[in-house]
Amino acid sequence: MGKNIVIKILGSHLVEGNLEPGTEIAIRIDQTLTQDATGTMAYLQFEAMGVPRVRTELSVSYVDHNTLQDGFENADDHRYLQSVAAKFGIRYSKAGNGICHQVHLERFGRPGRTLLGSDSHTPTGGGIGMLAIGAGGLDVAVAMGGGPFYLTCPKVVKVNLTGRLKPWVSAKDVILAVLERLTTKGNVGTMIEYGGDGVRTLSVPERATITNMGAELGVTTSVFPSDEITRQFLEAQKRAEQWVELIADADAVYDRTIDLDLGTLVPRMAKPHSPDNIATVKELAGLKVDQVMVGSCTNSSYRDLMLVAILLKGRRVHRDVSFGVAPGSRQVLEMIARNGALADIITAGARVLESTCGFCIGAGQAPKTDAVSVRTNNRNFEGRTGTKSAKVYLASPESAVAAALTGMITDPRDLGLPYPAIEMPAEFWIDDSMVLRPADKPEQVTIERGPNIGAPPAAEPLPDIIKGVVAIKVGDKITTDHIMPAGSRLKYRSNIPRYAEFVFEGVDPQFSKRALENKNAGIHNIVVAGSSYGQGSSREHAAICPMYLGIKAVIARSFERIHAANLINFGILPLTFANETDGDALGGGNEIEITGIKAALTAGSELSLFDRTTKKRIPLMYSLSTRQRDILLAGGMLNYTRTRSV
Ligand code: MIC
Ligand code: SF4
Repeated sequence: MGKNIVIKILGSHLVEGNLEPGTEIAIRIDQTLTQDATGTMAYLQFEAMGVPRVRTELSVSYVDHNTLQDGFENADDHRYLQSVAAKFGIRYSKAGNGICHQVHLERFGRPGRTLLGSDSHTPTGGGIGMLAIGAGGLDVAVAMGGGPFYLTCPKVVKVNLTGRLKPWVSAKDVILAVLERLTTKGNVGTMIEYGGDGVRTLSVPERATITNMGAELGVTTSVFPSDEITRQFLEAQKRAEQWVELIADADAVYDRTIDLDLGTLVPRMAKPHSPDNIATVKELAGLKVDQVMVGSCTNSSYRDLMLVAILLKGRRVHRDVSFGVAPGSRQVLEMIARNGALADIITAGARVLESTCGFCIGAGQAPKTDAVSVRTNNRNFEGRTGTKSAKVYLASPESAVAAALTGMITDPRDLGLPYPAIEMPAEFWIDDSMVLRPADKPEQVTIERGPNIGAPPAAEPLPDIIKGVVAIKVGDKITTDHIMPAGSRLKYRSNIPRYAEFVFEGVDPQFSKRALENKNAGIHNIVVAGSSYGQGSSREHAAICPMYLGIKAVIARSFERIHAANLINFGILPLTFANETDGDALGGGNEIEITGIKAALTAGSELSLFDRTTKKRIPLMYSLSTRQRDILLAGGMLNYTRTRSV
């Protein structure tokens, strides 16, 4: 039986288990990446493991999420990360060098390798043929220490691309079309493999736009073949020797195949407030736009920025539009600066922003009240921009420029302009001087801990009886942005007690105070939720801070993969209702009791909850491997790894 690409890479990295979908496997990790917002915790945890030097082939620490430095906190974090990298053998990409996923694709990603990153958009690396997976910082810390990464052996869905994109339709429209079909729900435990003749019509950065937003589907990762296009990209990055061919066998089997004819696609946008709320741009045309932002790890490559520059050349941004452009990396910025395209962007009236995540994570550029903001990034969750009433439409660079020029949503095909053909450069501008190499004499490096750097909080042992209250009840599709807001709160990422004050801030501002009061009174807190709980980011703070507030269990209809793993790592029980409707009567404030937890987890047997308020017993389920149950019983991952050698 022929092998697909996913199975080939998993097979060559398998260290535990069998490649049977649905079962737990462990794979060896070749490369890791972290970013500043998740990195400080990841490295504090790495330090706590006592491993003297990373054991991966390559580990890179990026500073890209929060570079606003409004106060000492950010700068403290950056300096801590720099000194840790120097000491433990990690490369350090300084603030200004670019967004982790874009830079990693350009300078480090290798076909056939595995990459684990403490950021949910790590699958961007799938564009270059690597198996790139997002995880919580603690899982990445373990991988840096040489430990394997555990995951559910996936089902593999093939997206069979045929034909060629028409002018004004681009990679973003491809992934929006996939999101329209597969939605953000129900794809946990799946990987997507792109194949078919259409693949060779897409450049590596275009492929990366598509794999990047696989995160929004909730799949574990997405991967493209490594072919001649990949080789040319690597050659242009002066890394030709790192190319290997990676294609599926002719008779490879898949759990499901979806056909997508690129030639039939039209420009699309994701409407507020979910990336799978898709409409064609034509349907939305005419809506007045207040802000347009181009950038983020989804659409900020040389190709994207050149397209923007050519369309803007000799034209002016609409007077009522605030238009921002953030190139994805210093390489992109430097290339458009040297070839004059940047000047065209500036002359047109754009605000040129640093090569960072910035606006995408709500670190700056919050739009005005009730604004319509058209953005090229990947998430449009309510409030993520920093303005709760803003409405974000996710779009391709083509559709974004059309909105910036006309002041309203406009199908770019109606601009009446010639479509710019962007050639991939034969050689990219290469200067890695902002990626610092680790110290030759690590023993001489002192780790710099400013006052913003706290100790990672230890998980408390799992109680045998959870006795307390439903501290909050929430609905479906609760994202990690709801649980643990980023934006202006990002600077508290290294200070758990302070950051915990903002848990569920946008949902119930009193939550944190109430939960802490319960905890201090010895009352356990639980969260009751709907389906797809924990969608979105990999931020483990959405588990650490609730842990700090005394949350012992989350009972939901279903969980997203990374968040469920983070809950387990921090000793919070992820439970589901045996009967879908059982959660309905379990209201906020109800008093509950779950008993016999340790014995049940040890035996893998059933648990139930007694609702003392309604006097009803509710059967509960969990989908946990033996290893995960052991982690919970040990009181979280750090306690668990301490009892074993990594
Ligand atoms: C995001 O896009 O939400 C982030 C910010 O990149 C997160 C990581 C974080 O919260 O630090 C992610 O996607 O994992
Ligand atoms: Fe950064 Fe946005 Fe990409 Fe997250 S999604 S890594 S915040 S650019």
